[in-house]
Parts: sequence; C-alpha cells; structure tokens
Amino acid sequence: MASIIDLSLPISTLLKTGTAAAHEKAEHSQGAGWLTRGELDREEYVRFLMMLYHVYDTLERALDKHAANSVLQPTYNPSLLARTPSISSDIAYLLQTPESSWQSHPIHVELQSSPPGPFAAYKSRLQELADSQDPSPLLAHAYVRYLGDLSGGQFIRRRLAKSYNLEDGSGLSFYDFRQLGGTGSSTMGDMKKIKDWYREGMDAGVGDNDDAKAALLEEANVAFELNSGLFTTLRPPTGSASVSPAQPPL
Ligand code: VER
Repeated sequence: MASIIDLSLPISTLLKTGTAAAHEKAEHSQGAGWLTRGELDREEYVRFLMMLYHVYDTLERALDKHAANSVLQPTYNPSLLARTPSISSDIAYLLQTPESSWQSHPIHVELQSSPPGPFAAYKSRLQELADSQDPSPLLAHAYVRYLGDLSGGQFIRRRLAKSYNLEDGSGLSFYDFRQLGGTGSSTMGDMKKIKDWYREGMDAGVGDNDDAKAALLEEANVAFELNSGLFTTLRPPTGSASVSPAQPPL
C-alpha cells in the first residue's frame, strides 16, 4: 500500500523514512550478506571495490562540477567525504600493486571489457544527472552512499578486517573518515557528528522546496535499487553451498 508522504517534513527525515523499505531490501540481499559476513573471496571483494571506485569517481566528479548548485553546496566537502582516493589505495594494497597500476590488473580489465549490466546502469544514471540541466538529484546519490558508509560501513569494516587479515587497518581506508573540522581519524561518535552535519546541510540546501523533496525521495529509492543491483553482480563465495556450477578461476 502506498504510504502518504508528508512533504512538509525536512528532507533528511523524508529520506530516512521514505527509503527504509529499500534499505531493508538491500541490507537483506544475498550479496550484502556475503559482503557483511566477510564471506566474499578476497578477489571478489576487490572486484566489488573496483565497481565502487568507478561509482564514486563518477559521483564525486559530478559533485565537483556542480559544487555551486544551491542544493548540493552545503554538503559539498570532498576533503571530508571523498571515497575515490581511499578506495584506490585499498585496491592497490589488497592486490599488492602500486596504486598507479591496479587498473591494468586482469580483474579490472575484465570489468571494463564486459561490465555487468547493473554496474553500467549505476554509472550511466550518475553521468546522466551530471550532464543534466538540474543536477540536484545527485544529492540523493551522495546521501545513500555517504550516510551508508558512515553507518553500516563501520560494522562491515570490523568483519572485513577479520576475514581478510587486515586487523592493522591497512586496506580498509574506505571505511575511515577524518573528524569534522579536524585531521584525526573519526571514532563512532565523530561519525555521528558527520552524519548530523550532513543532515543539516541537506535540510539547508533543500529548504521548503516540495518539488525538490519529491524528486530527491524518488531518486534516493533509485539509488538504493542501483546498489541492490550491484550486489546481484557478486559471485558466490567458492566455499558456499550456493556455488553451482563451480565458478571459473579469476
Ligand atoms: Fe545501511 N545502515 N546498512 N545501507 N544505511 C544504517 C543507515 C543507513 C546496514 C546498517 C545500517 C546499506 O546496507 C546496510 C544507508 C545506506 C545503506 C545501520 C544504519 C547494514 C548492516 C547493511 C548491510 C549491507 C546499503 C547497501 C546502503 C546503500 C548503499 C543509509 C543511507 C543510512 C542512513 C539512514 C539515515 O538517513 O539516517 C546500522
């Protein structure tokens, strides 16, 4: 049953309540389970990071390009939020290659030559918004990724550290954030402060614009769908009972 949406609420509240069902679906998908339980084969986790690298690269270039947009400007803070550089350094660490050369690794070459449909769809949607007259729906994409990384990401980090032997923190910089207004690493309390700052920024940028609120809510649900799509591209863990037939070696 369609729920009634009260557009007088601030966008931060609308996004949280209006994407709760899509969050539930993404969180409980098979691929999310493999990821969060640290069950993905190490190479498959790297392949997932490579897809995220391109998603963030497309998103963050678009946010740079439209930094002055009034809806996007209050939450535009690449030195705090940008994930492209940290994902690149994690991939290089996990593959034990210099950062300048992971893009020629066979896993990446395969991803580029035959990109899975949902991965291509995610990048296309972001590029379409980057190129459009009204790029403000990019805020919905930034919200879905960054607030997710600042929330569930911290739980995932602990599981990955155990599974892939990364307990000294190397290879996990994707999940690290600087403190708001500082240079040190964020604790969970600092992450909450960043999330509150982000919500305030969204509310300030969107204000009382009901059309913008409705468009952002719709786009945030699209963003969750695109993330669920990415999870469907994950190859089952080779130790899993659901591997049938056996996966070819990477
Ligand atoms: Fe979510 N998430 N999440 N999440 N998340 C929280 C908040 C939150 C969790 C846990 C939590 C995704 O998946 C997971 C998102 C976005 C996303 C908690 C709070 C787990 C354990 C998983 C498992 C994979 C995914 C896939 C996404 C989107 C890419 C957002 C945007 C938020 C903030 C909600 C808000 O507005 O406060 C414990």
